[in-house]
Amino acid sequence: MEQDIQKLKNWINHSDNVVFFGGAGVSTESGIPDFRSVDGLYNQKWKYPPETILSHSFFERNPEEYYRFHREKLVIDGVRPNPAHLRLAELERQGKIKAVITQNIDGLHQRAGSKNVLELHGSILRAYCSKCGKIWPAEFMNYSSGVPHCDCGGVIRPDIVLYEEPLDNHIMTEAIRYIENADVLIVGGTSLNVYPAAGLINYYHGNKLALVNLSTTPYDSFADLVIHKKIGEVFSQL
Ligand code: CNA
Repeated sequence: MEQDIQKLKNWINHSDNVVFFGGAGVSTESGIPDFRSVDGLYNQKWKYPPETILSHSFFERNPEEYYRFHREKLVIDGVRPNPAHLRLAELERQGKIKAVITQNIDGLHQRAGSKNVLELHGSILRAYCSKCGKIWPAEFMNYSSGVPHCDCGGVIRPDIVLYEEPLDNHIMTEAIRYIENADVLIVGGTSLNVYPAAGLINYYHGNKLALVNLSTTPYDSFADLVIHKKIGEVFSQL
């Protein structure tokens, strides 16, 4: 085993207070494209940039186009947790991982068996009416055609945080608490470009910060260990 992975393994072996903070790169090995890699959604041709389509004002103005993108790019059939999701769940069962904090909206950590998952940006596996708040099955939203409507006439929307919308205060506070108290913080599969989520890393005060990401991030020089490899491959060795 390579030295850097061995080092991370030792940190985990000697700790029962590991926190994981991840992003879209955790799910690329499951077949879900991220935003900023070369084959990510930002480099595919759409009439509007994904950041625009995934914004609150665009959703209000143009829900048809939003749902076309949502069903074509966010809802991907047949995806399954990969070794990174599975190993994280196992480490939680072993009492090592205290929380998985994720920017992902795909629900794969829970499907892998993780229990304490803080979804900073919500989940496309939940839906509710933007007018009356009634909860709807996500399948109805994800697999119907056109704009899904509630009995009250309101537009049904995914329970995700769109650009221009604030993050859930309670989830953010919990995430900060876990990170502040963590012994080991593993940050993986995130470009650390999307705020305020990326700023969470600043709450860590320990000396075992590991970054596992294919490309470099603005935080590489702050980390105690940087591994530029595929996260699924790294976690299958931990
Ligand atoms: P991002 O900005 O697209 O960055 C992803 C990072 O992951 C990049 O730096 C890649 O180099 C890296 N990466 C890609 N594949 C791997 C891999 N196999 N192993 C290690 N690193 C890898 O995504 P962020 O999460 O940083 O940005 C936050 C956005 C993306 C959030 O709002 C998410 O909701 C959103 N998003 C989520 C999903 C999902 O739920 N699966 C998919 C696409 C985008």
